[in-house]
Amino acid sequence: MKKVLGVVACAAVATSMVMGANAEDLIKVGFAQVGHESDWRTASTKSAQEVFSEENGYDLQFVDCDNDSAAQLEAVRGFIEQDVDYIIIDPIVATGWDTVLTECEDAGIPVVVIDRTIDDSDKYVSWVGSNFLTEGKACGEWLKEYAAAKGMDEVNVLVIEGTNGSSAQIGRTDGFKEVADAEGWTILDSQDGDFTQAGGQEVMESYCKSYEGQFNVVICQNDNEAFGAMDAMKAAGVSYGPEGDVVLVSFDGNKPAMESLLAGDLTAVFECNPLAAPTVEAVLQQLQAGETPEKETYMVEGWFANEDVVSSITIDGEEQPVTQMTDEVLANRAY
Ligand code: GYE
Repeated sequence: MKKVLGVVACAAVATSMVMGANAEDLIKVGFAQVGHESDWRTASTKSAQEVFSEENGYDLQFVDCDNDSAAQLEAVRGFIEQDVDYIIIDPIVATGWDTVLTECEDAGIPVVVIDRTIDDSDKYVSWVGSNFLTEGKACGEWLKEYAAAKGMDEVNVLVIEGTNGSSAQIGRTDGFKEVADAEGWTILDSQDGDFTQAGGQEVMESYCKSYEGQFNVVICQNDNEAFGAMDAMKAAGVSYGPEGDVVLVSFDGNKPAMESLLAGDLTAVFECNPLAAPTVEAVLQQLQAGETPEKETYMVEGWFANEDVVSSITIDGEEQPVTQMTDEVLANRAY
């Protein structure tokens, strides 16, 4: 606890030294970020730091909570103590929020939630993020079409989940499972890889031993877990990608994963856009102007594949395109 508050205090001192007399004109924003577990997270942090810069009129108090829920609650309480103007939270887990959000409300500090959702309290003014359930369904619907096109007669799946209890993990798991259950696929196992490369590698190493020769699909709930899974499969002599034994897919779609997709290591990628900060800034500007922002704003994202086998999928009755990754598509990616 002391450590987290210490980080906040140091950041505050540094900012006031830089800004001198103008510091009080800046809008003070506290951002309790999840951590630094993945490429997606790095892109999210970079975007927030660029958007909430001093040049743009903000005094950003940034706390990396290192994937520790208790530290994240303390970070929010630290922001209340500093009497910031706004608090942005990317909730590590979806529950356990009502008490601290009530404290923010009592202190008169509006909270904006970014990326992952808070599912057990509505004491925040706005949320900006992705539809993780739709992402999970997209993965299932794509696999359904892909398996049919490739004549796969059995679909035996291993899932490497993201941080358990996070809304990203819950949505992607439930969305995929909905299609898997309807199709009668076998989900051999589904374990927590904590959205990290090391976590993905560890889970995949144990899967390779326990399910040797039994699986033909590996679903990684983020890119970094997929990189770890690749290392584990390589070491175990399991081939993956369009020409391999295993269909390997990931969620997020940061540049390194899109390069893997183009190279044919990954077979499909379900995008999750990490650049929500500009939309959050628009929300703060609305609040500054006394306007009421939207309660929920969804990021726009797409679905990508290595081969041109499935050109579209239908999610909840809506047909959506699947884009084949090419050099040109890759060159136009923003993250
Ligand atoms: O998929 C993963 C990150 O919350 C959507 O968190 C985010 C997830 C993202 O660690 O890479």
